[in-house]
Amino acid sequence: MGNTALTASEKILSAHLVDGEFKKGTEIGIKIDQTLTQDATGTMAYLEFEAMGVPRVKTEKSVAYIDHNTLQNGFENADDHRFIGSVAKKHGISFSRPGNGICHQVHLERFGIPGKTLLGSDSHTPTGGGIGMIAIGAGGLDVAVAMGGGAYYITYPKIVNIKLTGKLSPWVAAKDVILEVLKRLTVKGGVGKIIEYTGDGVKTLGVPERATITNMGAELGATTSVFPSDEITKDFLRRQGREADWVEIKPDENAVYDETIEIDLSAVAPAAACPHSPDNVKSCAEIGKIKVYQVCIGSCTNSSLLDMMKVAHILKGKTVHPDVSLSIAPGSKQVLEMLAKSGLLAVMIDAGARILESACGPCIGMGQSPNSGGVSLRTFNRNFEGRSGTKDAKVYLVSPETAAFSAITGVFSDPREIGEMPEFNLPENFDINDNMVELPADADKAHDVEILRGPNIKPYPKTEPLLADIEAEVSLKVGDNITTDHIMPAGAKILPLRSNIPAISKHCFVACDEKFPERAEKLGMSFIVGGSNYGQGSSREHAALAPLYLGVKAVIVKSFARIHKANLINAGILPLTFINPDDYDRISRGDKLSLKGIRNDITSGKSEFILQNHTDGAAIPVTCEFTPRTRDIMLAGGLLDYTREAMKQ
Ligand code: MIC
Ligand code: SF4
Repeated sequence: MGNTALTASEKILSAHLVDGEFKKGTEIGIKIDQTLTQDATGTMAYLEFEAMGVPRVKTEKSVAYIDHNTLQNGFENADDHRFIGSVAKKHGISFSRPGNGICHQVHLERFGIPGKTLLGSDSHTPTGGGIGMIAIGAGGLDVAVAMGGGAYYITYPKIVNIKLTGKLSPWVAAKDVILEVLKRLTVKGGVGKIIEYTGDGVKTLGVPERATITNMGAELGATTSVFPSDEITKDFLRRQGREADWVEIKPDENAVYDETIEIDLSAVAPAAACPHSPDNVKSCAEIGKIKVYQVCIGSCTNSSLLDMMKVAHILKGKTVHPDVSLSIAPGSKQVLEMLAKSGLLAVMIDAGARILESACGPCIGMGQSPNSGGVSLRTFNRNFEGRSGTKDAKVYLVSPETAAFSAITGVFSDPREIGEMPEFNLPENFDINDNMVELPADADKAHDVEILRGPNIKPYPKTEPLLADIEAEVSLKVGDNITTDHIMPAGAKILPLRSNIPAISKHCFVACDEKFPERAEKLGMSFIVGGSNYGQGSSREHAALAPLYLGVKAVIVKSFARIHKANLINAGILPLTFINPDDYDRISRGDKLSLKGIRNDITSGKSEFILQNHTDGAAIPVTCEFTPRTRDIMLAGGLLDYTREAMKQ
């Protein structure tokens, strides 16, 4: 990059560049220092890791967390936990046991290191950007490859500078800041971009607040979000007994950004993302005092000790409104233990809060589904339709302050009405006890570790090299902003099937069309057609693996969300984009389409193809830009086959 001044993100990326050149829009490979997995994506990621045949992870630190599938209403989740624990022990991975907390919260507290790269099989991995990491969410297979020492590939992103000035007013929260960003940029505004926070306002935000903002940057579709690593970061790490991990990361003075957005923190007001999208943001005044039936506090966005201290203060001496059910899930064992020791847990219990274990819980539909049509205020990051487990529930995403205050009043309430706000300070020293993190076996003992495989664990679906021609029917046509929760729903009933692709495939797209799985399977081979921002949300590769199992060969849309597009390529499914978005209207479900000579075209380096619609005779131009690497992955039939081939050479 010559002598040019660098942004904070560019400094970390350039220190990790192992393939490609620093040129916007081109593909670069970066070395991954740390990985994390959670249990809902982890079982598949470790099956993939095993299939690669690498005996021990090559990263500096890899951690396997159990935090999503903690409701054990059958043997499946417990079996998966044991499987992950045994794989971790054998292959050099630390194992964060159920009860230790939500992966992103625990990783921030105990393992994240400024200036390092982190790849996680969960879309909220960018939480680590709160301490100056380049932390990226990806599909399980990409994480498996990174554990095996392979680079992670991204399109060199645009870097957006969000310049913060001023200071938040009392009772206005970091959550309100990211809601403001979502309002301005929308759920697709961050695609292909890294969001970097700069300006004097940064100094007014502590690490937990920064992490709330980088966490929910995932909802912008951004590659990641990053704060500088400064004295505040150092102070947080000191309180966590990890001052030695600190390094300073800041942009050079004349760093050049692709775009700059200014936000005056003192002008930010409490807000909420209204049903059913994180960017449907309205102010308290616009929403009005609507009746609330449920309040859920927790999730990787807002479950830090600082958040819980504020919640306890608001609940102190009060009783939860008779019409409201309030649940609180502190983000980690450290947070829960410190709440217990300080007496704040008793304050919450006394007010009538239903205390849940330190896990994802209601955020992923693992319990606490709201009443029919009920208004639920949640401090989480996603409010997609049906994600809570109640299809017609109305979920609003809010700050812990707004949530706790509304739980008392029974109506949606502006927390600024609480009155004077005391100063909330982090404890001088966090309680440190990593007794729920099991370290892996020493390399020379690894062969003695037995892998514990339950009957629900089924192998990776069958793949095949890209066909010479694809001729098939359209099995499904969907609209804009389809989420991975539409494609592959989660919730307490379906999540236990994450390690059983044939079984979970029966739930694929049922939220949009109940008959889809049966139809696609019967067709044997088919196309899916979609609108813009297709596949937003979660990193779950199951949203590609289930279509793969059902015979989907290509997905043709107006535009893709980043992680899902990568997951489709990894699964050997062609991700095609309409060159003229209006051509979307020229295809219907049931139409017969063909991509003649597609294998030859891709092999010869073409990026534009003709999709023939045999039903109405239209010739529709579609595109997919391949790099030499993604082209070879596609031709091989997916990343697993490609990696196996590469390892043979
Ligand atoms: C989510 O918030 O949607 C999840 C559940 O954490 C997912 C991962 C998954 O589907 O397992 C994510 O964000 O990537
Ligand atoms: Fe867990 Fe929810 Fe965070 Fe996903 S968004 S990691 S389900 S807490």
